This record gives sequence, structure tokens and C-alpha cells, in this order.
Amino acid sequence: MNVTFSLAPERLACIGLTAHEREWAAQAADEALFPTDEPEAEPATLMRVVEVQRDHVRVHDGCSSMRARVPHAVQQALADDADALAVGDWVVAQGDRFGDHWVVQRVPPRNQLARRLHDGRDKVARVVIVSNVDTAMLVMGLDHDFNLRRLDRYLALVTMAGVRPVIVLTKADLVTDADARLAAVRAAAPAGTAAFAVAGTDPASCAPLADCLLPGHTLVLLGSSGAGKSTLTNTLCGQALQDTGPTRLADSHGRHTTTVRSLHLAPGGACIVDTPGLRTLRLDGDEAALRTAYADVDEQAAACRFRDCRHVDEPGCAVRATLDPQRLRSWHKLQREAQRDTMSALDRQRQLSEWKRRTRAGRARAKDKRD
Ligand SMILES: Nc1nc2c(ncn2[C@@H]2O[C@H](COP(=O)(O)OP(=O)(O)OP(=O)(O)O)[C@@H](O)[C@H]2O)c(=O)[nH]1
Ligand SMILES: [Mg+2]
Ligand SMILES: [Zn+2]
Repeated sequence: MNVTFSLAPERLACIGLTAHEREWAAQAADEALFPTDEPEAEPATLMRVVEVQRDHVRVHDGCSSMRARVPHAVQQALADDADALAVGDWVVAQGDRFGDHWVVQRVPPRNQLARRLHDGRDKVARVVIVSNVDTAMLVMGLDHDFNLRRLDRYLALVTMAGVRPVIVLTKADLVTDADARLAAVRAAAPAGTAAFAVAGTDPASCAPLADCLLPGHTLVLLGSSGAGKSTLTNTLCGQALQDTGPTRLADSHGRHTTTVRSLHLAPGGACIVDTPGLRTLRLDGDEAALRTAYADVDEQAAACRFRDCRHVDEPGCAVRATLDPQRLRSWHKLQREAQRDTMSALDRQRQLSEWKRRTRAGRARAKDKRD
């Protein structure tokens, strides 16, 4: 079998290659996972997805980026697992004799940030935002965008996936109480969460963020439209790579200037993923995953008077006594959502047929009455 597989770790390091992909590639090469039967075909190469478009992706090989197509079979295999190719994914890509590049395989990601999206009816789809990240910058404007409850949701999303959150409050140059609000954010976030207030337009003001930009690390920027993610991307990359757009005066809402997720290389060697602003954020995870994001609730719950304390109105509740009320409210809300979403596909199927049965029975009764 003709197996050619090239892996150039030193070249790929600049686009965020980690030990995870190296190990996978070594094993895959051993198992001869990438046979090419076309003698003229270029060797299969490990590349990183830097942009996802509707009908193609852009992949980067450590030197330059190129367009690549994703065969239907690969798309289908991912879709069967409620998964999709996302920016940050590592793939094996191969050029054909016509000069086109194809994604042959996706490396199982070491982590993923995903959310749930309603399709308008009763179905809930899982949308992958980004794969293989070390740090998520939760970007929130100090203008009308400022909302601690929303921030809690972002914190849960990121912590559940095992990604380190860093809170960045932007537009510090436009307000007079940046320090006070930074203190409020620090008080409401889990202990030890890094938080900064910056003017995203000013490189000097963003200098403290340099610690997050380690060479080979991947960073994703998340937040609502107009929060200043693209502005920050440009400042951190030292050049105007991304378009930015004005926000509405009345409510600071952005105009969804960024429409696709894309990965950029910062001068210090970090990879920065800019994302379009999210309108709503519904977590993708069950109660167990949520527990990892709210370890502080679990910790305190041990000291509640009742073992089955719901931390609502029970006497002797240690959680209510110690946790920030805002954070506890978020926990209750996310907990309810997770319970609803934990319903398995089978349960949903059962529920659906039960609904159908009841409708049929109702119709039959109505008919009986008429006859
Ligand atoms: N004064 C000031 N303006 C900022 C700051 N950060 C962003 N802006 C402005 O806010 C507006 C929105 O910024 P963008 O970077 O386009 O916001 P975004 O988060 O990328 O928005 P979407 O792409 O729509 O999701 C632009 O006019 C920026 O110039 C800041 O720290 N200070
Ligand atoms: Mg943007
Ligand atoms: Zn309690």
C-alpha cells in the first residue's frame, strides 16, 4: 500500500500544533490510515482549518493557507455524530492532480466549544463554534453590552469544555467607572478567573493581555455583536485583518459585521480565532457538565443542612449564604435548561408518540360525540 504522510511539526507549531495532534498523527501513520491510490497525488498533510465557508474551508499548512473541499462522505460522517468541521480543527488534506485540495479526515479534537440552537420547531441542533482552544476571551463592552448574567453563561460554556476563560471588558476609554465594574465582574466570577478592562483600540491598553498570547496557544474571542472582538483581534495581531463596524448609539448593539469564524496568527506566535457575535447562547451539555462549571456550588453544598438542598429557600443553606446571588440565579436557570436538554433522543421519541397518541384519542372522542 502506498502511504505517504508528511508531518512537519516545526512548521505546524506556528499554527498551534500540540502534543495531542502529534500523537494522533504518529499513530495514524503507523496504522497506515492514509492510503493514496493515485500515484500522482500529493502526500497527505496535516493542516489546520482557519476558516469555514458554506461550500469549502480554508486550511493552513504552516506556510500558507489554501481552499479545500470537504467530500460529502466526510461531512456526513461528522453529521452522524451531531458534529461538524469547525475553525481550529486539524485535518488531513490532500491535493489531487488537478490542483484541488480535499479534506480526507478530521483529527478528533481535544476540545470543542459548542452551543445549542433551536431550528424554529422543536428540534435542537448542536453548533460547534471552535475546536482545539486553550483560552477563550469573553469579550464584553462596558457600554450597554455590559451584562453579568450573560457573562455567567459564557463562563459556563467555556469551563464545561475545559477551556480557560479570560474576561475582557472593552471600551474602558468610554466610561468613568471601569475599575468599579471590573471589581464587580471579579466578585461574580469563580475565584481566580482572570479579568481585564481595556480600550481595544489602543495597543498599550491591551498589553496586559500578552500573557494569554503564548506561542502555539490558540485563543478564541467570544461575545455579542459590537463587543469589540474584531477590534481586539486587529490590535492583538498588530494589523487591520478584520472589518469592524459601528454600534447603535441607543443600545450598543453591533451590526453583525463579522459573519464567519476565522483563525489569525499573532506576531508572538499565538493563534487568534475571531467569531461573529452571538445573539443567544444556549449551552450544550447535561447536568454533569454543568457541575464542572459550578464546582463552587458543589463545594458549598456539602455544608447545607439538608442533603437534598435545592438552594432555593431551605434553612441552613450554605450555598445561598456564600455564593454571589447573581451567580446562584444563573446556576438555577442553567440547571433547569440542562434538565430539559438532558432528555435523551429516545425520551423525545416516546414523548412525541405519546403526543400523537393523545391527539388521535382526542380526535376519536370528538368524532364519537358527533356521531
Ligand atoms: N472607543 C472604543 N471603541 C471600541 C472599542 N472596542 C471596539 N470599539 C468599537 O466598537 C465597534 C464594534 O467593534 P467590532 O470590533 O466590530 O465588534 P465585534 O465584536 O467584532 O462585532 P461583530 O463582528 O458584529 O460580532 C467598532 O466601531 C469599534 O471601533 C474600545 O475599546 N473603545
Ligand atoms: Mg467582528
Ligand atoms: Zn443549599
